[in-house]
Amino acid sequence: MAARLWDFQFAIAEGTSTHNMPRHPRHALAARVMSRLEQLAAITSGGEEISRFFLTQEHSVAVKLISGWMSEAGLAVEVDAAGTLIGRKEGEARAAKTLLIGSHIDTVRNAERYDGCLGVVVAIEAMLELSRLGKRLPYSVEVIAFGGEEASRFPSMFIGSRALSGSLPPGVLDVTDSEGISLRTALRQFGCEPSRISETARRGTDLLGYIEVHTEQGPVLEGEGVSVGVVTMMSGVSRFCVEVRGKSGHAGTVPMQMRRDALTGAAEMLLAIENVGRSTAGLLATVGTFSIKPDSVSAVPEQADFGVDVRSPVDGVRRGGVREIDRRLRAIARLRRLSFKSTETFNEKAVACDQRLIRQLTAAAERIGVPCIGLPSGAAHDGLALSHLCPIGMLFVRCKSGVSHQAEKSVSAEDVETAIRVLLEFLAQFSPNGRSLA
Ligand code: HGY
Ligand code: MN
Ligand code: MN
Repeated sequence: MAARLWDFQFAIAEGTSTHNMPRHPRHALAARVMSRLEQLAAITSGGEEISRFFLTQEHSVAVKLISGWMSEAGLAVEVDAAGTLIGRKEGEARAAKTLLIGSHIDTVRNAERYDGCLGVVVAIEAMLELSRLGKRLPYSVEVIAFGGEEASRFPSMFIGSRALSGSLPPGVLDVTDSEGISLRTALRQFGCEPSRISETARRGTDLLGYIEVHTEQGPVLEGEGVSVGVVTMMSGVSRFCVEVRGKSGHAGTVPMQMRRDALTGAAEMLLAIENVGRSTAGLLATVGTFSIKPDSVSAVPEQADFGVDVRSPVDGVRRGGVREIDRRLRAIARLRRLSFKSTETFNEKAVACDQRLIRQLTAAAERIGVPCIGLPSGAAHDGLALSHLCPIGMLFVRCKSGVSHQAEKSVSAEDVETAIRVLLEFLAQFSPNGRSLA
């Protein structure tokens, strides 16, 4: 067996390791992670609920809090021009390349505390533990807290990670939030210089890969009775905003036959989208946002806007689904004499996780006696954007009942402890070429 970077092996849960190791108090590392997740959950614009959107006051407060934790873990902290918080630890070797470990710290509306933040806080905990043990890795590490992963403020997602990977589309700085504030203005208000956003792009040749720990957001690990899983691939995603326009009028005066009601037209469109999703194997089609104008009970609606999300593990299925949805929506608009505009806001292909990272994450779990399975991700993660830059790998952590993007989601301290220890073991043995560094 390869020599370890340190003669220390992790005692998980009840202490299943077999080597000469100090025993850890149960969930010692997870206890701090859980408490930090609670502190982050309190940073919200939504009262009891967690709503922490990109480039807001709440995002700024979270960045400050996490910066302190990064510094305590021995990381040199900076915020890049896309509002991404980065904590760097230099490697022992000269001109060492860098492994990125991260996730996001913005949330959907009324979110749960684990989505994104778990991966950031777990990565900091692993770096803190290495520092506590006085262990220096031969390669450099950057712990990354992305913003703008969710499309909850701007109709565009993965803003921080696409900036880092150099794959932000032209014109993205002009997208606006619901109050008409552009991404350019919001970046400035946050203290970032938008004209420098392209400078945040990294060179793949400097990087060893990107690792993310994230809750599964689905029921598979729970069903299999395992704490963690290694992600094999991520589904591709297309998103677009639809604007349907008709003519408003008084609910009591405009005869039914003369109406051009944007809402009833949009309602028919929503059912068509669901129908395409239902009738196509491997396709998921969802409308998750919807608004109307003038939004008055006594007015025929003039305008309906909604956001469509189409996913599949197979790119051809997703593209075909998007084409079919577009065809059906235009036909409905024509029949109802409505104007129709569709704007693409996101389009990423499905990606496979890197085989070497999959093998090494799985081997790390095996070495410390943690049962672990491989599974695909139907949800999208920053790794999708980072895959343009470097090899990506992900570790999923079990959650209760597969609930996600809702406040009742829960992840146990036991599983979090397991994830931290798998990450530590992975870092200790990580070899970019698939062989042991030690
Ligand atoms: O939409 C997603 O899959 C992720 O939660 N941002
Ligand atoms: Mn999410
Ligand atoms: Mn997430």
